Amino acid sequence: MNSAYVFSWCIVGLAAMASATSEGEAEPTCFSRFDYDYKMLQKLVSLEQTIQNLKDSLAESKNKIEDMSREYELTTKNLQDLLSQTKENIESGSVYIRWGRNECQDNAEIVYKGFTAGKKWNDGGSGGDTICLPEDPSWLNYSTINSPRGTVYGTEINIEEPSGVFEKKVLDQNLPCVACHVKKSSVIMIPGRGHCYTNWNLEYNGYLMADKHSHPTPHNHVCVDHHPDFMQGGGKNNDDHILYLTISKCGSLPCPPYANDRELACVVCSK
Ligand SMILES: [Ca+2]
Ligand SMILES: [Ca+2]
Repeated sequence: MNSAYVFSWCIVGLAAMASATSEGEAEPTCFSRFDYDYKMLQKLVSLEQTIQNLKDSLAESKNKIEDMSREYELTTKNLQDLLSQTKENIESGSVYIRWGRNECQDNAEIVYKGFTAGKKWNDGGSGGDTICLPEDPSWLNYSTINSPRGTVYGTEINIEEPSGVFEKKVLDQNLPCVACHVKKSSVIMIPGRGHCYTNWNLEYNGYLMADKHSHPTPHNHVCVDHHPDFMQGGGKNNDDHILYLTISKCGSLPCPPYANDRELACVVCSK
């Protein structure tokens, strides 16, 4: 092989790799075909290593981007949860009376515990509603002057036993009550259902109760918990403010879906 041939190989080969040579790097010098092959091989190995380094760097960058993406998604979700919770705490909240119980559910805060009370069953006047009087009353002015007043009595249940409705004897038992605060914007008591509708949360359920139909003056309906607590020592028959189960009557009320003489359920739901 003459020297002119080798030189031409060096010119052609090294010119092809010129673009892969970094600025300032010394150009290779060829002295033989072997020398040329050797330098080409070195260059290829160097290029292969460079490519591998680029691949490794790319893979590392990809992993970092994926980690950052996951971290961003997690941070975004945490912020959204915090915002939602803060909004819920600030903007929403409802209070309801849980009749017949002295504890709220876990999701609700006790505002106060009390005694269920109302007018005497045969009084023509006084308030017609059922109220939850706190266990710890506080007073403003009061007097002993004899002037006309309304009256309020404690409440007991009158149901012949066995009731076939409550799971324990309830006759003549005095009923507690509790005011519950729940972090929901809406609360509804639904008469005639023992279960909430879709997307509503159950607060409690029970039975719709009011005064006896033949009593001279009425009071309002309340939803008494299906598993009531009783006030200590309240089993005596006082017959003051009295709650009775209510039953549906067919006629103007369509049956079905209602049924004649069936005790109505009730439920308190929140959303
Ligand atoms: Ca009683
Ligand atoms: Ca009684």
